[in-house]
Amino acid sequence: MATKKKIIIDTDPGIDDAMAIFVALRSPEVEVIGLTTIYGNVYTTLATRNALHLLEVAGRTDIPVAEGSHVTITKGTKLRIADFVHGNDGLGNQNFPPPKGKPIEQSAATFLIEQANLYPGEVTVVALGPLTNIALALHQDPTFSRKIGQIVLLGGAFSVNGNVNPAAEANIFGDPDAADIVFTSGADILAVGINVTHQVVLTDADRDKLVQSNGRLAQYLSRILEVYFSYHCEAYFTKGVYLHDPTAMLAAIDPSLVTFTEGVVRVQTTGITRGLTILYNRQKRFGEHTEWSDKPTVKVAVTVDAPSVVKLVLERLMES
Ligand SMILES: [Ca+2]
Repeated sequence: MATKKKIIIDTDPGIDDAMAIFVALRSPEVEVIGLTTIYGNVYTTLATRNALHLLEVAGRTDIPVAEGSHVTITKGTKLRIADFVHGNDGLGNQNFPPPKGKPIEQSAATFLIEQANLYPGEVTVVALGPLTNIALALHQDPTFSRKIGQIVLLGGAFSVNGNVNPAAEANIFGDPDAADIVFTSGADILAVGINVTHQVVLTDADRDKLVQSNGRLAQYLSRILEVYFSYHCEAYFTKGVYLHDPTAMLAAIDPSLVTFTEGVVRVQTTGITRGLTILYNRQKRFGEHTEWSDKPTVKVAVTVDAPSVVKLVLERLMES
């Protein structure tokens, strides 16, 4: 058998983060070698606590957790926290006991650099929150963009409305400056935006399958999903939830589940469209120099095999 793909999950758990982490832990194709934490759905301190808690739930306390940045790349402390989507605790308001484990001493950025150096070209970062830690790693070590294998990120709204406001998707909006650094870094990047993840819906009927499953992780998720379903019902008038983070995770695990285009992506960092992601699709050769000229390209997902993603998520979560 081919060697397993090594992945580090950069995460702000988060209900769909919890699903994505569990899917990864149940995927024989990959080996999760660490979790790094970031603000987004909750503040970073709570993200770390939740990451440790989720590993305890899954019985995988052997996996290290490195705490990430508490502020944006420009040291901004006014953060956008989406606790109204995931509950005050980020995990469906279940008042879980505090985890027994502790994060490692290293910061998320230092851990990312260390692992990229240990296994050059072999580590995939699956980034499920704002991109501050990745941008910090790129700042700390300019060779990180070459040493990291791939960065698969959940972020952006390519040619569709955002989910924070009509312009911006939440993870990019969380730290647009960091996102622009990452997109133009030259690393091998696959961006999975909400133009793709909005096609991947876990329905009420799918949730019933989780509820009825004897799987330990399925049972756990059945408890925390209620808050996420209520939010979607209110915000999108749907009886289902978008599988943002699990879709990005599965795109990293099995790239054949998505198709992508390639081009330069820049991120708007100011004004009313702060967080907007603009892909230059190369259908025109511009006469003038633009902010997209001479920048490295990235891959941007355009289609997804949604039924297969939902099926894989359910199968892997329902294993006992
Ligand atoms: Ca997330």
